[in-house]
Amino acid sequence: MQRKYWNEEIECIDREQLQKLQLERLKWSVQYAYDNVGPYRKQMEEIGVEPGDVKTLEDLAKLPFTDKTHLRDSYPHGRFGAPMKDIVRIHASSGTTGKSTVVGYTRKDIEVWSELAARCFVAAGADENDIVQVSYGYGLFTGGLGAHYGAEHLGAAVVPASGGNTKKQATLIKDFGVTVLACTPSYALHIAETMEEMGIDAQQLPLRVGVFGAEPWTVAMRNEIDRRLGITAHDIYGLSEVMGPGVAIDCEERNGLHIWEDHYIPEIINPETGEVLPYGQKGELTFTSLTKEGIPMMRYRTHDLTSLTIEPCPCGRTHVRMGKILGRCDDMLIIRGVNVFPSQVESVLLEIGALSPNYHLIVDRVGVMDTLEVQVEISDSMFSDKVKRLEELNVMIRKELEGLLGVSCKVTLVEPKTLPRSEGKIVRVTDKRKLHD
Ligand code: DLL
Repeated sequence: MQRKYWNEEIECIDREQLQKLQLERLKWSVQYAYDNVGPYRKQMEEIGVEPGDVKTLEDLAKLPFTDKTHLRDSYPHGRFGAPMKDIVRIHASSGTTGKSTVVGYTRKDIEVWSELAARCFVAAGADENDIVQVSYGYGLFTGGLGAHYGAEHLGAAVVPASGGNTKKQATLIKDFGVTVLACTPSYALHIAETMEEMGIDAQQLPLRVGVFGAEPWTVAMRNEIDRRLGITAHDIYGLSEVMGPGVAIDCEERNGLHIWEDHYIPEIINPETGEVLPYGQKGELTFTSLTKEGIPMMRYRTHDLTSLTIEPCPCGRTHVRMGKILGRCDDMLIIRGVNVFPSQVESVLLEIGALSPNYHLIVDRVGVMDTLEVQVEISDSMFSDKVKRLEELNVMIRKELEGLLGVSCKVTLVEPKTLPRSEGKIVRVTDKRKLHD
């Protein structure tokens, strides 16, 4: 019989008990960071708080935030809480600007990470009978090794494919009888497309589960991937500063991602003021680690936008759920004063059939006016259509987009398979305004 939970006792723990555990661990974690991370101690001293001030879970709000700049300022190891003799792994994320952020793990951190990633695979419907192909990049990026250790801890057979060489990925899936694919959603789509080109019928293969994350994607995109690969795709979330993949995942309900609260406390804050927002409200997600030793993280600002709910989930897990990530505060485009997320464009495009889920946004400034161009790939079937039909399609897309976004835009239909594909995290936006600044 299919395993339902990896660790039922903790995944379905009564919330009151969970909070008791969290408070105990929070006290430990704050004291640990204060004692072992000099720059964090300084931050606490500056605002006059001490570890002893944390008496309830609400007292978390008294603590200072940590941001990427703090990590960059103490590059590379200044925020490590454990001595190098106890660090067994280092990862780094490059980000788009400046120095990379570097994170370290003790042996215990790796064990926790493996446990949480294994919980995620099981929540997605995998177990020890599965063959899991990990097509996230292996290396400094946490995706490959994080998913690898989780799947191996679960007892599944891992195919460590890493990213790239997409034809080979497709062949491995077919020849090895892979049942679970783990990669970014944009790469899953690229693999699906490559399989179609190679004449491999994904519907006939044993492949049945996707564990996709590391970039924002919409429900419409999930449905498209489900259909093309004949699988049930799950959304796995994580970030290197907090751990890597496996901080949260959606269960069989696919209605929000359970965050493993026995190891992390999430908060939603107003990104402008830092004020903590109640359940249900959208804002910036922060995390406080409760057990981490390598690099403890206090109220880390992810810049990811979502909301939280503790409405009971029919799956039986009691851990809080976060909504799909809407985007990052820093990915939000402000076009003529209007906030635009690439994910909004994605959902509109995917609702209109006849389009491939490949698109790219180009933002520019002409004089003082911001301009938005949406490049959309048409599907093979539309390509041979009459010019008039394509013109009609163009007008229709533009109207739909303008209606939803509230800004005018230009739509450019491009030939099938001409926009760049990704083997990892896809870049959906070119903002040329930055060049003029
Ligand atoms: O992307 C870790 C990861 C690997 C997660 C594999 C899931 C699967 P970083 O490279 O540090 O770590 O990037 C973290 O990626 O703050 C989000 O903006 C974004 N992100 C990660 N997962 C999701 C997701 C990994 N499921 C940043 N949905 C995060 C939307 C995601 N965005």
